[in-house]
Amino acid sequence: MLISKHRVCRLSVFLIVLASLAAATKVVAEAPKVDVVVTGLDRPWGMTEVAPGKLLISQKAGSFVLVDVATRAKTVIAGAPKVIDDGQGGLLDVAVPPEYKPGGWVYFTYSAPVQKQSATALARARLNLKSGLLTDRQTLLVTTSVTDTSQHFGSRIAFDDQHVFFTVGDRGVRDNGQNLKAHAGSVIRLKRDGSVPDDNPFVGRSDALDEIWSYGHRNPQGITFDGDGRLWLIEHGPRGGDELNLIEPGKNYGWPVVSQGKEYWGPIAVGVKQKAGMESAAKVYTPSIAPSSLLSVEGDRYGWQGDLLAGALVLTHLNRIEMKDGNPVAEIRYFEDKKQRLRVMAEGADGTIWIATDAGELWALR
Ligand SMILES: [Ca+2]
Repeated sequence: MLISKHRVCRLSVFLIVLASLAAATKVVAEAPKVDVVVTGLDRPWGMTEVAPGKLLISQKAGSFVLVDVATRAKTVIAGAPKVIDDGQGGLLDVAVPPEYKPGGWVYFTYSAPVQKQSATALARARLNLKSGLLTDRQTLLVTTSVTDTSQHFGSRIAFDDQHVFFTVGDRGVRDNGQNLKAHAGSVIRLKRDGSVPDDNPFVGRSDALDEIWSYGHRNPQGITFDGDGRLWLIEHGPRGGDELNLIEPGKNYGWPVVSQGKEYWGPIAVGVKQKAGMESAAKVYTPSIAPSSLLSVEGDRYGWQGDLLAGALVLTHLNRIEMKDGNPVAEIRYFEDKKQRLRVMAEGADGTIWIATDAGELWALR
């Protein structure tokens, strides 16, 4: 009787130890399989699902293409604005708001020609799938980010239920980061029609632009809302020090006063590591992965619900940032063996995740 009690007890202890081991040890599922849906895209940059299995993709040189995942057909969509396709500039992001229905507004960013130079701009148009046309195009904002460099345009788009947000890089002019009289180096928040919301943080201040939501950014190329309405942004550091930031209105994210990276030309730190009044990054990548885009995963098809995905360019992989209680807690890298620069991800209404690569491939994760 005693022995058997002991055995039961020891068995229970053993089971408890097993259970706690399982809880403590993250079981890393295998990487999903990559199904190459189409090849031959011309430098895809932005991607959004406009009808089930139909992806509108922006191509950097200044064109849109629609990919029907089921038939693998590609259709050119006319109506893109004139862009400066040079260096990091060109036709950039394309995105639709969460409530999008056929005939609704499609938003896109691009490098707009401004007096023989260029600036990041936001526009919208209506997509007619039958005619293959974007019509009724409206330029919503040509930002004050004009330079003759071809660097650091940003630019990704995100939506909450009333506004459109987009990112603008510092345009290769570091001082833009702290300059509230320039859109460069900022996250911009507008009403959907391009007008300025009354509750933007700098409205009414003569020393700042009304459109700015946050500033002190170097080159943010990913922005996404998570399921709890938090706005996340990922940006390129100088050499080392790419950052994931939690964006809050009016806050200063430090560039170029604060950075975790070094100059490209030598082992000299850029700025200081932290400073009062400037936000520290939620996560830092050193060495740089060169993040291209950011997606908060809504569905649970891959066991990634609530996690953030970043595409990586230089360190060719898909970066999954595991989130817990609103914080990044771990990082898993997928598809490094494919050696492809991953430019942008989109999640379909059915939970499928698609990835477009600089080599012109569109992947579906299976
Ligand atoms: Ca920063």
